Parts: sequence; structure tokens; C-alpha cells
Amino acid sequence: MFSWRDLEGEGRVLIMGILNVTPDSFSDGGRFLSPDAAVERALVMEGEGADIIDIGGESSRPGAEPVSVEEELGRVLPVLERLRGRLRIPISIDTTKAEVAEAALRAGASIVNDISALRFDPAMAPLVAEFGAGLVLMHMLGTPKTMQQSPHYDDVVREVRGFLAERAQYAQSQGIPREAIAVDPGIGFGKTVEHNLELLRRLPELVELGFPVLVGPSRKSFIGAILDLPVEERLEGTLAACAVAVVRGADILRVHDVRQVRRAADLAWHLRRGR
Ligand code: HH2
Repeated sequence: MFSWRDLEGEGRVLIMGILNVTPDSFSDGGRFLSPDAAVERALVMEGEGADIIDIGGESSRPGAEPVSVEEELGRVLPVLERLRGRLRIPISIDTTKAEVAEAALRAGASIVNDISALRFDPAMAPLVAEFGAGLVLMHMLGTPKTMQQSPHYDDVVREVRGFLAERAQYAQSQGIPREAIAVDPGIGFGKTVEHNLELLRRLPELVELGFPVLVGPSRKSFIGAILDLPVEERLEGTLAACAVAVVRGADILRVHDVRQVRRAADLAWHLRRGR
């Protein structure tokens, strides 16, 4: 039975290294599409200090078209099969589809990272419960195709918090234990620059829910908008956002640049403990 507490045992922030096995992800699309390149990338991220490898076969960038189960499985399964027995750290599968999640769990994944928070596929919750898998519940307004069409909230933090609390209740009602659940405000998923900033500033209000909080600011467009920088120039902005998130209570960071974020996050962790 997966428990976030077991992973957190080392007393440091957890780094989830991103492995996008896609042709069209916003920052690294196409780079790890071949299974061999993807496996190599996973091993490198483990060596750089990742605690989890998050494998995804469908881009969720704004406006992205959904892909079929067959297409998604054809991308992620060869990577999972080749990774079997080669990683010491757990694997999460970034998918909203129960069929993809099930195949991935059978092939060695132990966490489901569902950006729809169990909304898109009714078979997902029972599946996670049956496998005793870990679960990330993320907030998103609508779907990736529509989420950036003038997002509006009266109070973004209150609404995201209410959504995550409701989804966590639902997950538990389906038999998923509380210890298996982490929550995520979904940086960039139906949010303006100001919404993203507000969520990071008021992260302690999400920490109060009592679940580990995952944050994924890596290379995202709010960094580009504020610093006026293209996606390949957003490392320093990512480090700043990650450090602040850790100080404000984040437990898990989902990032592309594992080596650099590991160092920044470890320092921020010590600052947080000292308070
Ligand atoms: N962000 C992305 C994808 N999955 N999962 C969680 N839990 N939180 C996030 O913030 C998150 C996520 C988008 O980033 P990326 O994977 O780099 O891009 P793409 O969706 O284009 O593959």
C-alpha cells in the first residue's frame, strides 16, 4: 500500500522528475520520444537526486488535442518495460485514463498523477484503490483544450482549496486511503499569471488541508511572462518559484531540471525548518 509518508521519511522535499514521452510537450516535446532516450533520461534524473519519475504520454499544454488510449500506451509502455528493475525510486504515471494507468501500474508504476483529479474517467478511482497506488489530485479549470480561455475566480485559492478538499473526499469514498493522496494547485491549468502567483503566495492555505502538497511551476508560462523569457531560459525563474514553494510548505516539486532544483529545494527546506 503506497503512503507518501514512507517516501517523505528522508526528511527532505521530494523531487518528481518529469519524463515526457510525447512529440508536443511545451518545453521538451520530442526529446524523449524514443524509448531508449526516455530510459536514459529517467536514469540520469535518478542520479541527479529525483525521488520519483513521472512518465507522461499525453501533453496537457494549453490547447493540446487529446490522444487515444492506444497512442498513449504505445508511448509509455515500452519505457516502463525497459525501466523494470532498473530504478530504485518509484514511478508515477501522468494520465487521466484508467486503461493507461492500469497498464502502467501492472508494468511497475506505483503512483497515478491524474491532472483531472479523477473527473475524466470514472474507472480511475476504483483502479487506484484496487492497486493500493499513490495518487496526485490536481486542480484544473475544464480541460487542457479550453482551460486558458479567460479563466475567472472570485478567490482562486479558496476555490482551488474547496475543489481539492472535495476531490480528496471523493477519492476516500472510493476506498483510496488518506495517506496515499497528495494535492496540487495545478499551476498554469486554467490560471492567469496573477492566479498562479496568488496560489504560490497563499500555498499555506492548501497545506492546511493536511495532504502533501505538490507544485509544478517548472518552465511554465507565468515565469516567461514575468521575466520575458522563452521556455529554454526559465531555469532561474523555476528555481525561485520552487524555493518559495518549499518555504511556504510544498512537499513535492514536479520539475524538468532535477539537479538544479534538488540543490535549491534542499536549501529552502533548511530555511523552512529553521522558522
Ligand atoms: N503540469 C504538467 C503536466 N502534468 N501534473 C501535475 N500533478 N502538476 C502539474 O503542474 C503538471 C502535471 C505540464 O507540464 P509538462 O509535463 O512539462 O508539459 P506537457 O503537459 O506539455 O507535457
